[in-house]
Amino acid sequence: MRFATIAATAAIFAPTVVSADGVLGFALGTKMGDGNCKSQSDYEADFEAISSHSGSKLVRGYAASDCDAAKNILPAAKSKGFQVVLGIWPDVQESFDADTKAITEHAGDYADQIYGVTVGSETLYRGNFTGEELLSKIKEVKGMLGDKIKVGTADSWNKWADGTGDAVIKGGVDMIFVNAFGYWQGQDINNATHTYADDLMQAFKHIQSVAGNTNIELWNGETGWPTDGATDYEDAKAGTNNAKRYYDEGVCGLIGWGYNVFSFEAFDEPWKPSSVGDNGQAKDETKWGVMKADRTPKFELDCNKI
Ligand SMILES: *[C@@H]1O[C@H](CO)[C@@H](O)[C@H](O)[C@H]1NC(C)=O
Ligand SMILES: CC(=O)N[C@H]1CO[C@H](CO)[C@@H](O)[C@@H]1O
Repeated sequence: MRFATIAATAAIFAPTVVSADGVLGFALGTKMGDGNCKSQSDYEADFEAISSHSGSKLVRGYAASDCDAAKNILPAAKSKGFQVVLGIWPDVQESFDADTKAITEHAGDYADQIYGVTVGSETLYRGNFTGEELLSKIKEVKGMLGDKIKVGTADSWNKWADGTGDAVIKGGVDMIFVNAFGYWQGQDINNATHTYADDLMQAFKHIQSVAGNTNIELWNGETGWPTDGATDYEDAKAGTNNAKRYYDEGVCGLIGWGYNVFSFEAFDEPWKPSSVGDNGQAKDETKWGVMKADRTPKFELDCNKI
């Protein structure tokens, strides 16, 4: 199934296909299922589950000071051989300052564990920053961290494809994370991987044409599908069977074609309050984990076994 789907979209992929597999990582929260902050040993148990079930040794976070994330996750990463993308939440000055402080405080001791740093998650999509404003935050962080740590940002595919992020692309960013979800496009599962791949390629193509010869590392920063008990979104039906299919065809499909993908997300987050989605309906964000909060997988996570 995976290969049939990919073959059908081969024309989209063709321009940038590389032979080696891409890298798989997982988005990881800072809280346990009960809402308490994770300790170093909690992260160690997270890492054991992620690597034993998927083979991945890479995670990304969103706000390095939240629940003392940088302080607790970096020693855990060192003991389990993981790397971490640390996040800075730049939307408000207070979190920007706290997150940059958390990173600069711990980066020196754990340089090998830091894969890179993202400044902002979907700030362009939320309309919180213009491209220029986001670029100035990124530059500020690059100034603090020096040349050794890769700095980037994550945003929705359409904000890259439509030019909103052009200033960032031209401004000397090291990594760009493109978020794309067949689910949030309201797609039936039968067309969801097609939409996901198509959206991602539109963003990558635009970024590459604006960047010219500049070498920006590209990632799918988030994708996933909610499992049994979550809410539907238009034609996108939540459910574990659909989530498994999306993981097999979408996540592992893209990895097989040489793209780097962060699966959203490693574990369910039952503590999360429900919020209101783009369609004005309640949106449940507690059941997006590929594993339950108790760290048992919901389906096969090793792309080599799918
Ligand atoms: C399937 O996905 C493609 C790519 O996003 C889109 O152009 C097409 O309209 C979708 N088909 C349906 C039936 O929604
Ligand atoms: C620059 C900017 O517009 N910042 C705003 C981003 O959003 C937060 C609320 O989430 C505002 O408080 C900031 O002022």
